[in-house]
Amino acid sequence: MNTPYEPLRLHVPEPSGRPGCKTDFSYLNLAGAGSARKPPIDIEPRETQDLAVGLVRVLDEQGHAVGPWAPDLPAEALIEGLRAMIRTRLFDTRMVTAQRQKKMSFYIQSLGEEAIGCAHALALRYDDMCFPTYRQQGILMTRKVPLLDLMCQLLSNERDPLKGRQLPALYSHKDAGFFTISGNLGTQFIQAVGWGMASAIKGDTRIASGWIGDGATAEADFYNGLTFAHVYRAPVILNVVNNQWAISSFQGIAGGEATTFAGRGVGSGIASLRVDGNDFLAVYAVSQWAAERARRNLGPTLIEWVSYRAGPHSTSDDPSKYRPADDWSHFPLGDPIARLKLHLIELGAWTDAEHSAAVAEIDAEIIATFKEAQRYGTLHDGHVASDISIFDDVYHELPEHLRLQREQMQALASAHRQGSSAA
Ligand SMILES: Cc1ncc(C[n+]2csc(CCOP(=O)(O)OP(=O)(O)O)c2C)c(N)n1
Ligand SMILES: [Mg+2]
Repeated sequence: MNTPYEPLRLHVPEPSGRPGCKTDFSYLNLAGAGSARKPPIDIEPRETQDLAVGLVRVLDEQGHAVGPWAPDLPAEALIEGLRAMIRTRLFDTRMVTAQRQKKMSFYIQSLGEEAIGCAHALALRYDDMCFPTYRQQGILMTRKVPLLDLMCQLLSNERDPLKGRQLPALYSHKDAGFFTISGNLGTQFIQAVGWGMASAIKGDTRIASGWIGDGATAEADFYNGLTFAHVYRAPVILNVVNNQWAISSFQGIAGGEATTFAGRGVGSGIASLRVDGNDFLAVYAVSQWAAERARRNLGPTLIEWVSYRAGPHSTSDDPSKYRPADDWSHFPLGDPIARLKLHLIELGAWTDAEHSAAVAEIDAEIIATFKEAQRYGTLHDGHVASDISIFDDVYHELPEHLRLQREQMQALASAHRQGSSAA
């Protein structure tokens, strides 16, 4: 049949770099530091369109803080933030090694993304509730959760606060406003919106902060969360960490090619901004702006943090199979730790020597604490939470049939102990 049309075909997005072929990062459409405007917090969501496709940045190439978003933070607070980022990175490095030594089964690092969790947590109140993914350990470091608790969880040992019930790195710290990390991507986003709604229904003043990765925004939960947050003006910050990758899928596959992830927020009636996630000052300033909106009942804010997943997805991944091995060193937004360090040196508040001393001191603390954590067991020696603990923490009052099972298990264990002592 004669037809003026070519056969139909689908478009399959491809990354601009592959192993052996350098990435063309011009797709990021970067803007200069200081070029984005800072609107009043009661801005209409539809008027944030330019901010959702632009890029909020504060730190320029020389380490100066420029433009309307430059926050008014004392140098001591910045040094505190820098130390939290250093602690996050060194902790990750040591734990990756421990996984390679088979002391733990699995680990996920946040290399290159440290500014996001650390500066965000600094801008929130300690009792605001975060619903993180597995890459926001920076929140725990900023909120000073004891490293020993984190390490024992990673080792799934007899002191593991979660008693071996969660995959390593899927922490839970209610007291530090850190909701249990879910392995099912996207769930924490709707839970954050629900928690924020509940806080408003109770007349509380605490807000919620929900987290999702670029890849997981392709899940329906992302859109469900946006709808509820918009309709009820829930007091929640909706964070999308666009680190360019979802394991081996680049962000174009999740829908980042012809629009931005922040752009989806505007389309859903939510004030939205795209921000340099490797710029500690920009992360702090925008998080504070969004928190203020939520706390004043002005509704949710969606923030796309542009960053780069510098390391493998997890200890089970080898990124040199699907992207240039040295990709991170060419990423135009750089290293968040190096950028804040440069800023502090420019301010005259920090020196190279102080930086090296901080690295050595924090690393020593991590090594000493990890020694202590291993005394409670590692994967090598089978010191895990006791079997009987499976009956704990689920029911307020244990149902009859489970009480019976627990008694049977206790009887078996004591018979076993007597048998082995008689032998
Ligand atoms: C619902 C669901 N689908 C798939 C997976 C498998 N999975 C685990 S991590 C991951 C990639 C997620 O990428 P992204 O959301 O960009 O977060 P990132 O790892 O980059 O921080 C996938 C597909 C999962 N855990 N849950
Ligand atoms: Mg990702």
